[in-house]
Amino acid sequence: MKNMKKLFIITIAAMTMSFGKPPKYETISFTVEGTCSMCKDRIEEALDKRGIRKATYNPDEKTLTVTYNSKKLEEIQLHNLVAIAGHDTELVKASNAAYMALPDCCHYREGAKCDH
Ligand SMILES: [Cu+2]
Repeated sequence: MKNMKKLFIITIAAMTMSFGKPPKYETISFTVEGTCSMCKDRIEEALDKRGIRKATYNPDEKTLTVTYNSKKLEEIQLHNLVAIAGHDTELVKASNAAYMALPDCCHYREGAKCDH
């Protein structure tokens, strides 16, 4: 009977520990303005940060897919990182200064299209 109790406690303890351990990765997609593969590199590089496992931008669909640790980062922080790099997201608009720092061919607000 005593052993049963011990086993029970150990089981509960093991379960509790495993809950706290693995980082909780979540994958989300949202709209980001951009035009080309240069934009893709820039956006993905902006998200090359701790707590972000993977970031993939699709310039044709204007969709960014991010896998991140939702315990460490808030969704809005992902938008901010992209906006700081000069790209508007569906929640955060890039500052004019950040936008103007982009190469001319990447000026998506003017409908720029480039081939690279
Ligand atoms: Cu571009």
